[in-house]
Order: sequence, then structure tokens, then C-alpha cells
Amino acid sequence: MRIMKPSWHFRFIGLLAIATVIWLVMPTATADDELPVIEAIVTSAPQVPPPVNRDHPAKVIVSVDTTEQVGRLADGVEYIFWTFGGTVPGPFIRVREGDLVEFHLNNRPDSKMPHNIDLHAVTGPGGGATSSFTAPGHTTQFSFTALNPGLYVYHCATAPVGMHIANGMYGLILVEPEDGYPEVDREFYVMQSEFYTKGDFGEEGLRPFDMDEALAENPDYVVFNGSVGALQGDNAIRAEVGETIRLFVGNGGPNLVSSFHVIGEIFDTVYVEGGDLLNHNVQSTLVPAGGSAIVEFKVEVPGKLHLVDHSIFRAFNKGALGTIDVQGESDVAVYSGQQYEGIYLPEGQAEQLVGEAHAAPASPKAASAEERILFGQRVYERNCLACHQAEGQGLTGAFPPLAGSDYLLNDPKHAIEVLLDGLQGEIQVNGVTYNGVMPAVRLSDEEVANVLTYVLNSWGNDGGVIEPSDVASYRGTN
Ligand code: HEC
Ligand SMILES: [Cu+2]
Repeated sequence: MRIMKPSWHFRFIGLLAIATVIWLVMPTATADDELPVIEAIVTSAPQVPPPVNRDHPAKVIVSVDTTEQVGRLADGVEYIFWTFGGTVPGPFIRVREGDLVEFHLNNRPDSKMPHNIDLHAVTGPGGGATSSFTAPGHTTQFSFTALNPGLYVYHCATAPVGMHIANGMYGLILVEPEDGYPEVDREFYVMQSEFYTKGDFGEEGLRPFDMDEALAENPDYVVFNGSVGALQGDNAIRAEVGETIRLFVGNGGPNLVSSFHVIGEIFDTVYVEGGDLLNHNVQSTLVPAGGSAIVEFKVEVPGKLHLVDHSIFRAFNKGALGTIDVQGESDVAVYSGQQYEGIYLPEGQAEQLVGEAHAAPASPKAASAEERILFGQRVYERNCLACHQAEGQGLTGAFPPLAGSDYLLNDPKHAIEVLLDGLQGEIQVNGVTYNGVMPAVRLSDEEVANVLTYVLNSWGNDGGVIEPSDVASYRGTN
């Protein structure tokens, strides 16, 4: 969700304003402990607070507001988000192993719902949920010691839990190991989640939550950082060639497991599930619902890298896409770019065959023109549809249309030659030039007659019949 305008610069200023940016190290001894007190620096995605850079534990104070507010889910689509800190995902919290975290949860007076927080970094009942139940206009406090290092999800756990999560109440807390993580050039915060709305993907207006879809685990949206496009275009992550990048990846769910992948990169290192286990040279890593992963890679060449959930319909049809825009000098030894494009004819045109190549089954003999059309449809679906498309409409720039094709209809019998011998070189179809390769098809006389008769009688074409004898006479076999 974006509340602020997407200017990168502006967002950064904005998040600094939202975040409590007081780097107050007050080594004052308090009554209950001897730890120095630090106000946590928190950031909005995709920014990550700086490393804690301490060699001793501290008492870290974190204060987060819960809100209920309308925001952008996709272009033209709005949603009532329930949030930690006014953003989805909520603020990134960064502490050190052994720190005492004093957590304040403030529920805004204009909220309609109570909220609480379950941080997976907490050792204790409900991960803090039982101690942080907060009515609208109230504030609560609890403390925990961050015993285990790692990257942890936090989320609201107020009933109905699934609905609070589905509406946007999750984020990440990083507990750095005592010695910290190795230095990298850039760190980013990326969190996947799903949205279940009344209406389909992209349906405009303010879309309410859809409980039936949530129960069926069938979301309309799967997104990174709370909205479609939150990491694209002007909001893309930027990096320079040669830099090392660390992504703190979380999955708020509420239901789906992510197959997190960056197109055009290989993860040099993955902190599996956000813990201590290191894996290397990984293409896609699983991020469970309510889980995380830390991935690191060096960017060697310029270009756009695309973050996806490799359950790929989610990426290209439901929004799970982000971009890392890498600028800098190319390195043709690592990646050349396209070096050649041309026509590929390994064994000469006549040998280019598609269709039931070897075991050509005995094709049924059509007893009437109607049957020829019917049988021809099956031949078409198996042998032609992939290129010429379901309605014979072709594909702009690649495959000419068979629906309303002047090339075909001016001389239907010529199509026998096209099928049996294939076709290549420039042709004009309805005034458009095509210069592709139509492979010869290995079909029986009956099948060629059937498919061409089907084509001549479909999609508004003006009819006609091709007989098997026409095909046979072209072959010169009768
Ligand atoms: C691999 C893709 C492919 C397949 C499969 C294919 N074609 Fe084609 N077809 C083409 C291309 C490409 C051309 C244009 C060739 C050129 O540019 O010279 C073409 C041209 C034609 C033409 C002449 C141009 C026109 O639009 O009228 C006809 C007729 C035709 N195909 C029919 C068929 C039929 C029937 C089948 C199935 C039996 C079939 N094709 C299968 C790619 C294909
Ligand atoms: Cu809640």
C-alpha cells in the first residue's frame, strides 16, 4: 500500500518522518536494568534500518501505531488496509541478539477494531499477542529478550486472525546475531502477501475483503510490499553493477507459500528460512507463509532483474512482480546480449515437419462435408492452433491469420502446397507482410483435406471443400 506519492526521494523523506529517527543512545541506568536505552530506528519497505553496529545488548524501545485506512492496492483499486505504522508491510524493526525490546502498541482512536502483535522473534505466550491486545484509543506495553537471531515475521493475531493478516497487518523484525551480518552494499525489505477482494484482479473502486476467497486460498492479488507495482517503475529498487545486495524477504501470507526467485540472478547465499543455515547457488527459495528468507547476490551486469513468486501466474497475472534496476557497464564475458537471430532449418525445409510424424494413425474417412469440417477441427487443434490461434486470427508479426486471409481464400488449393511443402519467405496477407517459416506438416491426404475444409468454413471464411483426391493429385500419387 502506498499512502505517500511514489517519488523515491519523497518516500525516503517520508519514511524518515514516520520512523522515529532518534538515534538516541542514552547510557542511563534505569531502575530495572543496567542496559543503555535506544529508541529503535524503523523504516518502511523497501528500506531497511542501518546495521545495529553494537557489541553489547541494549534496551530497545519500539513504538508502533495500528491504523485502519484506505490505500491503493492497484491502479484504480482501493482497499481498507489495517496496518502497523500506516504502511503495508509494517515498519522494519532491527535489533541485536540479547537485546531487551520494550514494545509499545498504540491503537489509534479512529480504529474500529482491537489489534495486537505476535512477533515470531518472541519467546513467550502468543509471541506477545496475549500481552498486547489493544482496544481502539488504547496503548499497551510488554518486553521480551531477543534470544534467537534471525529474520522474523510479526503479525496481528486478533480474531479473526486470518482477516487481520489478510488486511495488511504484518512486517519483519530482524534480530542480528551478536557479530552482525557480513557487510553488503545495499539491503532491501521485500514482503509478499495476498489480497482477497470482492471482484476480480484489477476491478476498479474500493474493493471489500472477500472471506470466501480467503477460505478457498484463492486470492485476486499476490503482491510485494502491499500493492501492485510497489517495486516497479519509479518504485523499482536501484543498484550499480558490482554491488552486493541483500534482500530481507518475508511472506505475510495469509495462505500462500512463495517460490521466491529473481529472474536473471542466482542467489550466492540464502539464509534458509531466515535462520543460520546457509545455502549457496540457489535459483528459487521457498518462503513459507509466516516465514522469511535472507538472500544475497552480487549484480555483475546492467539491466532489469525481476523479482517474482515463481508460481508464475501470481507474478504475471496477480501482481507478484518487482524490479531491481541495475545501472553500469556491461560485461559481455558474463552476458553477451543477443548475438544472432535468424531462421533455423537444421535439415532443410522439406524435412521440417510437425504433426503426427511417424505413427500416422489411420484417419477416419469423412462421409460428408459436415464430417470433414468436424474431423478437420480436431486436426486444426492439434497441428495449427499453436501458431494460427484458436479463432484463426494469427499473431501480429509472427503468424498470419487464416480467418479472412486473402492469401488463402484467393486460391484455396494452393494451401495444399503450403501444408505439404511448408512455406517461407515474404508473403502478403491482407496487406501485411509476413516473413516467417511455416513448417511442412506430415498429415494424410484425408487429414489435409479435413483441416483445410474446416479452415475454409470457419471464422467467417466463405466456405469450400478440399477433397482427399485434391491432395493426392498434388502429391502426384493418383
Ligand atoms: C509453427 C507455426 C505454424 C504451424 C504449426 C502452422 N503454421 Fe501455417 N503458417 C505459419 C507461418 C509463419 C506462415 C507464414 C509463412 C511465411 O511468412 O512465408 C504460415 C502460413 C500459412 C498459410 C498461408 C498464409 C495465410 O495466412 O493464409 C496457411 C494457409 C497456413 N499457414 C495454414 C496452416 C494450417 C492449416 C496449419 C495446420 C495444419 C498450419 N498452418 C500450421 C506458421 C505455422
Ligand atoms: Cu489487527
